[in-house]
Amino acid sequence: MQTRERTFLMIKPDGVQRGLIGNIISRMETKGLKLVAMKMMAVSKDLAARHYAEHEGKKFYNGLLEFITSAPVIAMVWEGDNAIELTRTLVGATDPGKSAPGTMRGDLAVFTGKNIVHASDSPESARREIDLFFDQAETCSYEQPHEEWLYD
Ligand code: IDP
Ligand code: MG
Repeated sequence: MQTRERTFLMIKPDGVQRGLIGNIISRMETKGLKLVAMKMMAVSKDLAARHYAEHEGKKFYNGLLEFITSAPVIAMVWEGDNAIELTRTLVGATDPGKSAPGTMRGDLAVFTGKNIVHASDSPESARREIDLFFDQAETCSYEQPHEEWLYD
């Protein structure tokens, strides 16, 4: 069964600094997902801590906060059927050394600490992360001409 979902995707500072914004967005667009919100922004220490709260206390936590606040990110919301799981598949495994070729991390990254993108891992985290980064008025709804034959 298909379920129309929204997911949060963020290009991390390394993806922005390496000029991979277009590459990453292009993969999402050509797959057939719909961009419904996007902004470039600096992540504050407070926002970083809230976003990565589940990792507090882990050995990489401080470095992760340092990194995510070190340069701008691109925060996005993408919509589509099974968008949350589908986006995780396109992103690839957390460790780019183990991500399959063809995935964003498999094709574009080397280190776990610099793995270019973040994507929500469940409907609960998608809702939480979208609300954390976007006001409701910042997300859009619109039709795509090909939507019906893409998803039916
Ligand atoms: P995910 O991004 O694939 O969901 P998580 O386990 O949620 O992976 O970890 C969040 C982020 O923390 C990772 O994307 C990565 O940047 C960083 N991270 C996770 N584990 C490690 C590690 O062992 N060393 C360094 N950074 C890590
Ligand atoms: Mg995660």
